[in-house]
Amino acid sequence: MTSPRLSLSTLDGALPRPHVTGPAVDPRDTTIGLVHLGLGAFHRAHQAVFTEDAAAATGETGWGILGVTQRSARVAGQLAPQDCLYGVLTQGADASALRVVGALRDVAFPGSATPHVLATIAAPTTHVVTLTVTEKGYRRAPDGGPDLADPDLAADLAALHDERDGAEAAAPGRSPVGILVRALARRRRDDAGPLTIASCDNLADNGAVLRSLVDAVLAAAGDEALRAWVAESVRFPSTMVDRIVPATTDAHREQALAVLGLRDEGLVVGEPFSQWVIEDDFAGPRPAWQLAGATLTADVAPYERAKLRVLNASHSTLAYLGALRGYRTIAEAIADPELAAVVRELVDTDVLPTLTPPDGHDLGAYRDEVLHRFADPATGHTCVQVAMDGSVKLPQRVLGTVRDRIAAGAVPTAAAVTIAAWIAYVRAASSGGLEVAGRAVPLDDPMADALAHAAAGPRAGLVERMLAVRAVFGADLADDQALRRAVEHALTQIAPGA
Ligand code: CS2
Repeated sequence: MTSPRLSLSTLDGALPRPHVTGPAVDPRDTTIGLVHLGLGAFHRAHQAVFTEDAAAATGETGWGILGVTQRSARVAGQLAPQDCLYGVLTQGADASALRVVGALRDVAFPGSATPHVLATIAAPTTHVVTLTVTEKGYRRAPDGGPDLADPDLAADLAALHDERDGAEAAAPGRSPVGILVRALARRRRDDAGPLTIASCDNLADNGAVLRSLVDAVLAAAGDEALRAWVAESVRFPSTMVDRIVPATTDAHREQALAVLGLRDEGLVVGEPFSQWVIEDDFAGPRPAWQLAGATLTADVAPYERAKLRVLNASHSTLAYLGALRGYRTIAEAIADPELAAVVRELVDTDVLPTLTPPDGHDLGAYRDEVLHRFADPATGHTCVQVAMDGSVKLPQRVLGTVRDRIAAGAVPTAAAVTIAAWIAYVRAASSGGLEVAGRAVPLDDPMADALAHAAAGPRAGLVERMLAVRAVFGADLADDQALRRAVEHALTQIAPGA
């Protein structure tokens, strides 16, 4: 007999149960006040939990979330039959527990529900939009501005034009920034008041980046009135988010079923650690996230930089080197003493000298804590998951460090190892020569074709061809001879025969 599925009606009968908590708010009494773009596992395990805890702490009922998926309707299809309820399975060496979250109150797939998404962002009861759309979701051109040649962004700009006199949205929203500008146009027309839009992606200065993308898109659209309204009425705080959220597996779903007694197709998994640092710059009301453990601060930059350069850079380094050695998970990779030494060297030699500790923080302790988190085998985060999208991750995680070290007169030999590891990974994956746990690993990257082209061919000149990919390295790094030599040297060590 198959077990009943999680929903409002089945949950009442299933609780209480040992090791299960939540929902911390009553989903039936919760109305939408926040829209989230990018309803992946990360949002469900992170901001949605903070938002629910904040609402529980104040008793406010207006902070339910409309979650908007990106390219597919899959997640909406998993959650809608469950009244948007889902569990977060916390997995750690010292803890395993299931929490049912009720803050998500609605889900939408833009392919079929764009009018609903735009209307909800434009509603006067909506005060905050958050985003986790991944690095590539921002559709940036190599110069950092919007890629106006991107067909999805272009389609949204055409729709913005068609909707300018208040015509109902007909074309499906196709890009996060495109959906935002269309919704902002409607919000202004409806005089629904100011709005805060908070990027929660792993991008340096994510708030400022998003603000300038929206501004540049509106300039390109020639909509000066909307541009002026956005400058006046919309805030784009930067945030730093941190929680390791591996992909959910069937084994996790079985485990959750045993704990909850209900099937949960929307289950997500997270490590015990969770952190959110938010720039305190809001246009209107916001959930009391500080009561849920988030840090509200005037300046997120030192946190963001430390997290990207220590955690994410180490993560990527372990992912590339680990996959090349056939390790399945990050925990297996860091258990290899040689790889552990490589990431320590990266952080100590090249990263820490570029950082200013956030107030009261010890960056050495931070490094140790991060590496300890990676080592937890219960997390089960795979190398291949972290390794994807290197062309858009590397610039955020490693190349800032590289540039700062070069500016300080140093040759970033340790950071060069990360670049070399990525090159070796790209070459192996794009040629069909990479196998992890008995399976061939293809190259999963928005620039896969261009990278495969640069990585193919003779070993001589490989580094030069890869560093010449301007969208990743810019002109400055492509032409840096000392960096090229350091990457060449590292690559020879990593993949002597490649
Ligand atoms: C990881 C991140 O997949 C990746 O690239 O480095 O998702 C990482 O797990 C999170 O940033 C941790 O907060």
